[in-house]
Amino acid sequence: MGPEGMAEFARALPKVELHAHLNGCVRGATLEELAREAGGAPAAAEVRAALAGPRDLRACFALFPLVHRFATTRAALARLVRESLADLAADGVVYAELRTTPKDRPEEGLSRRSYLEAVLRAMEEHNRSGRIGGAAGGRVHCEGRLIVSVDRRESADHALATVRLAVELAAETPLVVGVDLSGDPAVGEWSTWEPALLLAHAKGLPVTLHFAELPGRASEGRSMLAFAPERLGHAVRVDPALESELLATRIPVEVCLTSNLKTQSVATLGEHVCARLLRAGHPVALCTDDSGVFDTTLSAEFLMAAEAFGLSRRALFEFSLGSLEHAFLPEGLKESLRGHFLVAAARLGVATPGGDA
Ligand code: 6MZ
Repeated sequence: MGPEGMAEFARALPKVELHAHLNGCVRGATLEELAREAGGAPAAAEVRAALAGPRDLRACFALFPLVHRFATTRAALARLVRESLADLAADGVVYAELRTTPKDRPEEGLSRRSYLEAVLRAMEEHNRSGRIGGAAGGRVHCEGRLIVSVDRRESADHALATVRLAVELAAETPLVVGVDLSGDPAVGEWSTWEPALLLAHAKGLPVTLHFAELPGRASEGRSMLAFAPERLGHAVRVDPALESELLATRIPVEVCLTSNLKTQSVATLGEHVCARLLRAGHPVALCTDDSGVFDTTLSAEFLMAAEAFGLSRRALFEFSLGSLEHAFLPEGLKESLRGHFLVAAARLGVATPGGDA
């Protein structure tokens, strides 16, 4: 099949997004509008210039504070959630775990708790507009869930408070499904956040860790593997020894191809760890990371993977269905989504494992 046919297939394929930072998903036009509302033409111009600039890791971590400056209000957060889930649905994503770092912004009347509550309220409203695993009139519904992020800049106490907040909110709503460790990978020490992440596990919340985003951090990587998180993000700068240890764990990896190329974490997809993980049959979920910041979509990631790793339509379908197994969802809801995938397999003309569609 030609590249256009494969692009169309990747869009039509039901997909599951497991690694998407809320503020990184912001549409460029929305950020510019929010900046203009807050600071007029100069602020809008500052955003335009930053969005046109480079995307190496340093530049990314300079861009996020700019997003936070304009998008950390109750109204903007609700808009980010609505637009992210709408964009994901338009791209054929049926389930998404958005993650975000709770922020205090007293001048906007936002505490870390009310920040997360604003996100959850918008997500709940969006989820009410459809049904998990359902499609109304050919329109895809993207069901949202929330992962609460601990930022690597947080102190041990701050990280504990973040996890306690996640635990409290998870008791109030099934929309909170897990905890993430993210933030500038050059900052901080694993031992600082480990007690907080242990608390998440003790309280039954699954954990995903940003892992091996920088080279030369094998000892941190080893501690992270020993912690036994439910998922890992990136794993893009593993050295050969750490890579074999990772393979032995079978911990699913959230792979973000465009992000890794744009941040210059890897020069070509041929050298990307994803190629080796797939060859080894290691569980992988393709993800976007920051769709706004890196100007990508999940279907674009699937198309890239198909081209770089020589995947057939059937392999792409199984890849996508496989991601669902790693979602932080109860089995019953996974089963509803599997049903949706099976219906789609017949429509897309791909044979499914054990089926003859
Ligand atoms: C590590 C990242 C990231 O939480 O404000 N974030 N952390 N590596 C990455 N790879 C490029 N991309 C995003 O979303 C933005 C925050 O997500 C984390 C950073 O902490 C960033 O500030 P929220 O919604």
